[in-house]
Amino acid sequence: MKIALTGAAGGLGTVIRREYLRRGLDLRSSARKPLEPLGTGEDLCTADLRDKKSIDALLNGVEVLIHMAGTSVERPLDEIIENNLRGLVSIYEGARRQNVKRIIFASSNHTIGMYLAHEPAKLQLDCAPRPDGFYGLSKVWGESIARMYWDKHGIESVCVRIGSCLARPSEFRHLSTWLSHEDLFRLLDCSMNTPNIGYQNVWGVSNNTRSYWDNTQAAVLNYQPRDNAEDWAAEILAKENPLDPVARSFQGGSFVTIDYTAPEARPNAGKTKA
Ligand code: 15L
Repeated sequence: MKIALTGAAGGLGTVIRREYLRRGLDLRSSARKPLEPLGTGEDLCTADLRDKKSIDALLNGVEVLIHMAGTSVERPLDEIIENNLRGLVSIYEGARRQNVKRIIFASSNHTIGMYLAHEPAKLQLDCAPRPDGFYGLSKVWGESIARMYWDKHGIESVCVRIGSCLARPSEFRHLSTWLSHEDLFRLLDCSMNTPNIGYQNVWGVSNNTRSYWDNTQAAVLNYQPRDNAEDWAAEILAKENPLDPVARSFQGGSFVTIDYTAPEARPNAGKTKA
């Protein structure tokens, strides 16, 4: 199976690229700027998401695309529109032209970042979106694009709402949001290999005791995470929580604090519910 990877120069892209090359998978890695080969004969591609030709070259002969490219943090709206809205449409249009069967889309927990850290129950995958900024909003758009291209054009997608994908959890919020690299690979394996997936969302989270999220509605993937951030709890709880009070209150953490209007400064101060 030929796999293409966008965003191969980014943090997670680099982790995926190294592992797939180690496994000997048939991978084509792409980034906006030329990548240094990690081995002889590596299939590399320089892709500008605004350029049809380079997208066609990237997706030619590809069965599954892992789409990690795009802006991955809160940024000015114009940048987000260019990279995450227009860029994603270019990718899906390229997938149509090149008959790509499935896209694994790096969505984010920031699609739902305005839910409280202390919600009474774990969030299900079909909860209403509550993005915590323009970045989160762009991932809601991304999931809707994925849905539309399945419904209208038959391109399958798995939208992975990634939590905090890190080698190790290091702060209090990660006890809920951590996704280990090993579990990321378990999740990518299921996302690539489960037949007839159509359109599917999944929380990209490890088996954390304090997880905010419940993957029951993604049971078809049979994703079985093995790591648990709780193994680092003693170390983490001994340190100060680096987040400010607003960031601590919401699932999106520090993204919520960016350009946040305090309740007392809101137009309907005293009348709104959380
Ligand atoms: C994300 O979506 C970001 O891309 C990443 O940098 C982290 O901030 C992560 O979410 C998180 O919420 O920890």
